[in-house]
Amino acid sequence: MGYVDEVLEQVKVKNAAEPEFIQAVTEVLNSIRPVVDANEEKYRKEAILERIVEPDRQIKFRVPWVDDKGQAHVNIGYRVQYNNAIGPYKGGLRLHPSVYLGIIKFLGFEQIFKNSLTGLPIGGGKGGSDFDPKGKSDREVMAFCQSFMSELYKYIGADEDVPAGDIGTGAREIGYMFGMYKKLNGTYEGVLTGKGLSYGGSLARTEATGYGLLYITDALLKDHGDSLNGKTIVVSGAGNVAIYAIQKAQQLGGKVVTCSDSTGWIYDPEGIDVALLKEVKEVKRARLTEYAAARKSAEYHEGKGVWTIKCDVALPCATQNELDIDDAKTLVSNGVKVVAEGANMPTTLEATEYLQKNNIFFLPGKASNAGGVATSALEMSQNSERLSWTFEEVDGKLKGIMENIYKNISEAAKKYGREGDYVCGANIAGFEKVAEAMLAQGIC
Ligand code: NDP
Ligand code: 2IT
Repeated sequence: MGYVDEVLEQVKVKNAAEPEFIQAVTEVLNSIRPVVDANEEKYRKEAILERIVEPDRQIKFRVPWVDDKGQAHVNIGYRVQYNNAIGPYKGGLRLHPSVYLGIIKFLGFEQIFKNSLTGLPIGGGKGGSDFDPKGKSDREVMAFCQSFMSELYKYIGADEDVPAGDIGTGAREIGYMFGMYKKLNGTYEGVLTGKGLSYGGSLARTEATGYGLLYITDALLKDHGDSLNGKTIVVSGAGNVAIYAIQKAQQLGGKVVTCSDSTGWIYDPEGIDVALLKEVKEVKRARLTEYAAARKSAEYHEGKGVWTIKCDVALPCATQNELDIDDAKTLVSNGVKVVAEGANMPTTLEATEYLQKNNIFFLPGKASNAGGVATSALEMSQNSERLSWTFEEVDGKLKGIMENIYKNISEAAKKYGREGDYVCGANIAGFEKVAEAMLAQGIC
């Protein structure tokens, strides 16, 4: 058995109850085979693959908090510090009832390669909790965040591990967590990113993941003699990534006709009204039914359905495995040209393979959603030099980083005879830098 297959087999046996983690490792290891085959002896001797699939450490803790009626609750908190070969651990905190160790491990593992692709000095990590912020008052969210940080603060720091937002964690939650860290640790440091602008946040971080997704999609289309202008685009999700993806897609001349949340989806043939969507989701924290109620051209449908709408470009921006093989078949038969992932691992392995076999341009999340964490790293730079850059400066750097990622993943795929396979290109380009740093630093 080859080295990749041996390690994959061990991962499957050791983590049998964590399907999302196995899925992420399977995708990465299968696609880096050309590099591993070319370096097999060296990598085997140094156990590079065994070391990269095993987190440096996994922290799991109890998070007790009290609701507005005086009732105590207990949630589970996690931080997985995966790999710090190229920089301090960096990655978001997910607050969602579906969170368990396997979700945090898959996200942390992906983050290693994503962060490497940004070209910035950040290692991979992820955390979160099974706490559900939906329907909670601000006070209840604060109580949870303070309790969460009263344990997490022991393990993080500006040069050690720098968490940020993810599903369910936005500016409000980061603010409560930052306040508690500062109080407990007694330092004012860039320990979290995605902070408010009045206390060390970076301009353009809020927009960065969605904007970055469109910058790289635009770079891909331009490389193939096309552009976003006049394209019909379907987006899933209605959160941070989706909202700013829709906004930038419209600025670049595309027409976005859908969005969704966990209960239903909107079809708006006249194009999504971003100002209204922001009001419903960011201000009122309401359901998409309120969007439909306020807009004549919009239809609301219960359940899942955005992939049934005919489009040129599909941007999954909600959650893992939201685009399956049946969705991929529908998209292909409707003439889709590009699928670019805004979420982490939104496309199943089977669906990815089907899209690639049908010559659809497919950009994997670790490349196409890297703009968020890249801008977090720019926030860290600004915090270190105690300065803040203008929106144009940060946005310009973000665009340059996304164009560079596109170039690097294209070239890596070509170098190993897999031209146009951006999954392969992203995993190889991300892996090579981390492996080189691990080899240089010895077995530790
Ligand atoms: P938000 O919490 O802001 O929004 C998430 C959106 O996805 C909401 O519309 C939510 O609906 C929907 N959603 C979440 N879970 C499910 C589910 N199980 N089924 C259906 N819909 C669901 O999160 P973000 O926009 O920040 O994150 C979206 C994705 O992008 C995630 O995969 C995240 O890991 C990834 N990502 C985020 C980055 C960031 O900077 N924020 C950076 C890179 C990747 P509802 O409101 O009903 O729950
Ligand atoms: O998945 C991701 O890259 C994020 N949630 C953002 C992480 C970060 O540190 O900004």
